Amino acid sequence: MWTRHCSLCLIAVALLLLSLGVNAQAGSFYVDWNKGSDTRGTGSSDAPWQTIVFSARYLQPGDTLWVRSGADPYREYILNCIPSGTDEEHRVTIKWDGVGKRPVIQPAGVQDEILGIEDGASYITVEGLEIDGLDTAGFGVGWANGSHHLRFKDLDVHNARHIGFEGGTHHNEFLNCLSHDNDVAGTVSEPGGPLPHGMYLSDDSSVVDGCVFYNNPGYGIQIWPPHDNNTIRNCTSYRNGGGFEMSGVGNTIYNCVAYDNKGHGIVVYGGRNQRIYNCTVCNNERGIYVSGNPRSGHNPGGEVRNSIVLSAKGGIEDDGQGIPMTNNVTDTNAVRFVNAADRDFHLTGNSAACVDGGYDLSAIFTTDKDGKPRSGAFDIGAYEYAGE
Ligand SMILES: [Ca+2]
Repeated sequence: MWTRHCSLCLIAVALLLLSLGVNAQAGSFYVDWNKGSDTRGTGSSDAPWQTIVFSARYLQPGDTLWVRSGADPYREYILNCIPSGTDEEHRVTIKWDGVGKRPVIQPAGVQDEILGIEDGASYITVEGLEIDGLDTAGFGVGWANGSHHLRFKDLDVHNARHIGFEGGTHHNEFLNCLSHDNDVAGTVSEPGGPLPHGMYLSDDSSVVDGCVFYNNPGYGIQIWPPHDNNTIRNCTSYRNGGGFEMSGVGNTIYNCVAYDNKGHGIVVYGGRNQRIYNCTVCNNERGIYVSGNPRSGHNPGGEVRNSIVLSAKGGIEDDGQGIPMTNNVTDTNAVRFVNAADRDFHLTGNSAACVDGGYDLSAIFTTDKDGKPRSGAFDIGAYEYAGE
């Protein structure tokens, strides 16, 4: 009896130590396509695993998998293999270790998407990776089926055969990402279906911040079908089929720049309470269009304020809905940019109508596209004037 009791104690102590040991090591694992091994590796810094898919199965809430780069890209799809974190403080993170060049995920063959997070997996961060579709994989990054609180940060997604980022859940973040040159072959055409956009967002309550979209046949970002309470801020969209489109209720775009797009710079399609603030919309085929739509609404409660809209055609059109559209500048002579030819749309001091000419939006945001404080009265456009 004594012996058995003692044995149980030892087991308990061993389990406790094991638990402490695991906790002490929790946080850092390593993967290296070029130098790692899924059969001989342990996930330590000295003995990294080789594939992200294999590594992911060992991650616990709070852990980080550090992704190393080398001569060859990661030839794998990362589909529904990343486990959930539990909350903001205990995310599961997969992240470039910051050494050398950005790791490239470049699988061969054809799949729907390269990085996919679905089936409820949540509180996951993926950061610092380049995702190259080689014009064969359908989507670069996808999320669906209830996965939420996903954070995609500093990703460079390109050459998807279809859409760069495509998904529909809620409370996700897209921070400082690039999505460009998708469907470069121009092979995708689905009549009535989504065009190859930089991002096709069917989320609610998500944030797109500091992202850049270019050379996509569709919009830089399209929120469709109508979805609600998303924020697009500090983003740039250029040389796409269109700049930004929002459909739904309570979506807001501010401090964004749209230029050289084939269609409109910004479109609001029906809905309610969709708002455009402090955007710079230049040299698109058309400017800002707030459409009335019998099916989805006429955007009552919407606003267009503090924006610079300089286009060959259109300016600001609102389909006669009469929503507040104030403090916007559509006169080329009223604006002097630092270097419009090189698409630097910062203001110079010779833009009297723009400097301190804005409507007070400090209840919603207080910085400009560069993160600088909006000083004095708001200026018009995405950038606060830098001079004295
Ligand atoms: Ca000001």
